[in-house]
Amino acid sequence: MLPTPRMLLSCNPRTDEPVGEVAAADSAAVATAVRGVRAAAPAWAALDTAARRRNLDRWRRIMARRSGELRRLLAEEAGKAPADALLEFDLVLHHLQWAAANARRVLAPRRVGSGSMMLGHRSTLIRRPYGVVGVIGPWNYPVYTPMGSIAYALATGNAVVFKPSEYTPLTGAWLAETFAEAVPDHPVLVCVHGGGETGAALVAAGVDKLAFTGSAGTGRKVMAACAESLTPVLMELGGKDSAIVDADADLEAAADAIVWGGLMNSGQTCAGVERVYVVGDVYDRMLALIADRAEKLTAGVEYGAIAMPGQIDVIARHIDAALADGGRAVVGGRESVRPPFVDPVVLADVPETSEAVQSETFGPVLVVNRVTDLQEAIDRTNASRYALGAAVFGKRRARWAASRLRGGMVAVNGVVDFGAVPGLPFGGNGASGFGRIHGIPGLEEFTTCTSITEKRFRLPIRPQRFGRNALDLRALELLLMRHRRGRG
Ligand code: TXE
Repeated sequence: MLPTPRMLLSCNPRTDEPVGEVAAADSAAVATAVRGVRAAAPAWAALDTAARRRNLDRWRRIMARRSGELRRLLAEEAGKAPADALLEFDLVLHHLQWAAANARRVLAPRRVGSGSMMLGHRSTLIRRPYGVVGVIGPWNYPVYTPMGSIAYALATGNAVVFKPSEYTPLTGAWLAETFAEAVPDHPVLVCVHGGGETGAALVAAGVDKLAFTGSAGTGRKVMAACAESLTPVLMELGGKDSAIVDADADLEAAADAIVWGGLMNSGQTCAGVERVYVVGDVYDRMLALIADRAEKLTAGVEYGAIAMPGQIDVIARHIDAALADGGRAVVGGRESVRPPFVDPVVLADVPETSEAVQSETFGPVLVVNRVTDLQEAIDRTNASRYALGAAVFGKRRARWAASRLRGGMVAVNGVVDFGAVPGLPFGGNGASGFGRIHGIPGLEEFTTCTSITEKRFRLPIRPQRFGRNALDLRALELLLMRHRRGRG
């Protein structure tokens, strides 16, 4: 008799009511899943990009047709407001379409100039899928974030084993189920469920690449485990993104964008706004505009619940720290924390050393601080160990400021807009991780490259051989002289 699988219960964070359950995967089940997709991977990789695109387009159509199910799951399992669920799903389909349509640009062999030393050779770069990609996902955007890896990995011909967050397993299962419906001949996307131990089992199961989204702490553990087998990793970690407001910004528009950027999805957005730096002259007016907009919003109405119960303690701790360190609450405060909801909180004049400024809060909390000029805003933004995204509001110098920021993405006169442009890579630097999802770099991320040189004709000069003659050495001397003169 087969042992009864351990079940993983998914609960609604708003009500704590069960939404459903899935079988949890132990390390044997994870290994079986990896073996299964590995067996199916070659046939998927052997399809040309047009055929893979047709399959992925069919998946997209089926997902769009069954969208009501996913939106309900996002609301029930991740506690999302309906509008946030709809936005997330639209973004996912947008990225899937782009990845499927553009994979051929990355996979097509690329001719490279051979250079003066290798005249007579044809040089070509070819890219191939890794094979099996493990994707470990978070709960805050349980479809959008992992699909940044899943869609791009599948489009480039990989098979994928996906471990969704233990808080959003049904959403992950839905993705695998709709894929199986759309692409029954190629079982190259499967889901394994469970918590950290299942994620660790996936890392150890011999995948060819691992894409991780989550906290920096867990990212470190995943990377250490991957080091054992030299498995390449992609790390999408947290952020402490700032919005910078220059004196010539359209303040009303900036306030609208910042409040949305900080509070949407209950502030549980890796590239959401957590810090705001406003240039002195317009600080008071900007703070008033932000406060005015934030205090009109209510958790549970315009945005949803905090999906992970433990996060509520982090949010409360950061509010306490900001106030204890000398900051002031302009909207809300500790009383805004009413689990599973957190109403908007706007804090002002919080010292930069405070935990509320240094660490990722991941809640609907904005810290609004005054700076003397744009340079100080840039310096403070860049002083964070995180460097994911940022926003700059202004006219004359906004683009200049954007180019001085250390993060991987900047929105000028908007927030998180880069995440909706499939052609732009998404990812961070420093403690926010490395590697990129989305865009051409996001497709390349799931391929490995091989460089090929092919001799087309034999030159009289052949310095790469034993028994070189005077002519060969003369040719090398001439090349050296060209470098002395600064030529190539
Ligand atoms: O993330 P974890 P959590 C940040 C945010 C949040 C914090 C904690 O600050 O407060 O992370 O969230 C799996 N080997 N972000 O607890 O623990 C785990 O099961 C392999 C930012 O959800 O990092 C889940 O599937 N896998 C981020 C995934 O890792 C392991 C989004 C993430 O879990 C594992 C989410 C292990 N040893 C949280 N341990 C963003 N960039 O958006 C856990 N996991």
